[in-house]
Amino acid sequence: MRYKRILTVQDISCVGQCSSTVALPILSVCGFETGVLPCSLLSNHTTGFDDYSFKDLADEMKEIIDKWQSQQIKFSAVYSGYIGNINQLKMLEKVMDKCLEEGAVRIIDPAMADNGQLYPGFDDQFIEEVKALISKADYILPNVTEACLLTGTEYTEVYNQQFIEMLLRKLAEIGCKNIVLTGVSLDGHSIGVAIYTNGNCSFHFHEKVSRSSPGTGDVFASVFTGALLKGKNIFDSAEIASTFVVECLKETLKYPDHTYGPVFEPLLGKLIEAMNN
Ligand code: PXL
Repeated sequence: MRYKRILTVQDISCVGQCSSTVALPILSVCGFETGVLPCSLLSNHTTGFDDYSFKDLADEMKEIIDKWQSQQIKFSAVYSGYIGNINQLKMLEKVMDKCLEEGAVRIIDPAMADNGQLYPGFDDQFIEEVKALISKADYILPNVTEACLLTGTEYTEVYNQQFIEMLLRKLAEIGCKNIVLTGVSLDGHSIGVAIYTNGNCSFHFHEKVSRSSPGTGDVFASVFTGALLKGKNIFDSAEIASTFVVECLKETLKYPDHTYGPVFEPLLGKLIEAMNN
């Protein structure tokens, strides 16, 4: 049996419980060696703080990939999250081309927007490049805002099941094989995911917690990736990830001053149990 080595490609936000500081602990407790290809180094994430520093690591990404290539270092899966600019996207494409084992799983969270708004620093050209990238993924995990941007659909806060199914089919037309659309709410009380696989759409809802924060999508994507690589199917992986996110948001509610990220650390023990069920 081979010990799986996963690669996560996203920024390091030094404070803020998102991206690499979420993916690393979660994928580790899922039982995988996790390599990182950091794209940018930020003092903290770009939403929910007054200011941030940003160091672009695209050149360093190239150096790292070249060294991995010359030493034949390869990964069984790649999971990418927040990518800071087009040069970094090109490096993500390069690492996917050069450093993945045959049959490696490609999971892409096009983390670039939320609540109807692009995160600071992104523009239409960036969206076009992300569109090209997601067509090469096995799984994509957009939220509703990102799905609208990627499909050229006007964002709306209120929508129905047909609207969500239309988004999924438009994403599938771009070339996405398996889609987990997050943050779907058809009423005020429940929230969940819409799943597109094998040409069919399905939904999984759970209770809506009156709290959200940047980084919640990264917790979902990391748990989903861990579960999928443990051999669970798309539906079970999405359910485990949704359940964990709900528990994290409830935990976060206990700390009213903790506004910038999801409190997930005290729940990692529970995650190990869920993974092994
Ligand atoms: O996926 C959330 C995230 C990750 N990384 C950075 C961010 C955000 C959300 O604001 O700013 C740098």
